[in-house]
Amino acid sequence: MSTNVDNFSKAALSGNTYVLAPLPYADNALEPVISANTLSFHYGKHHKAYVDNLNKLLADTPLAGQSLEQIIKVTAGQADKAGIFNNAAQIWNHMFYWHSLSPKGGGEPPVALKQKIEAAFGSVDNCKKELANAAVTQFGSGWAWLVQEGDKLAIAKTSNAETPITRNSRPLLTIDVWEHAYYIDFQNRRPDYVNTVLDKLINWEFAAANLS
Ligand code: MN3
Repeated sequence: MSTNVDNFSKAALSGNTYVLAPLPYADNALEPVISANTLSFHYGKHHKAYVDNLNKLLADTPLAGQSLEQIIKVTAGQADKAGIFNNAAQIWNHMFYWHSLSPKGGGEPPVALKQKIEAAFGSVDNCKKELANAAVTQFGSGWAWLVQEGDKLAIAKTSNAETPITRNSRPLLTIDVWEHAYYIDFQNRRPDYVNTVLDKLINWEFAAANLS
């Protein structure tokens, strides 16, 4: 797969208009873990709404047509720009999440990534445990991340639309822990959603492609 973290902005932009970038698989491809029903709402309603909102918020402003990364970085932490930040960051985070999952996911990471995981966490299993712990303990809505900081890997969690790219931290993969990501399939059982995703769907190839 050639898609990595560096080419999301192009996929999200057509001229000065932000677009709903295609899912990297069919909407039933992640079944039985994530149903087509969940994906149709999550991608077709939630993700699309962020795109529609951002186009409305940026129409005829100097930010229109800038990359999602630029918009996210210049609006982060500014109370009067919170609407723009939230929608731009949620578009980016969702694109990143779709690619963090794969119908052929789970299993063993590629060797180069596995070595970095073992250096940081001792083992792949321990990395998964720490990721799951971040996902489960994120209070309310947010995201759990595997990130690269310098040459080292680390786990991060963020609230609502917040994203590690505002912290000079390079995302490698993410898990969406907003309730809309799992409620239809798992109801309130966030730990079951997270652990099943980590075992069956997590896209280590994508994470490896994002290493700098
Ligand atoms: Mn979501």
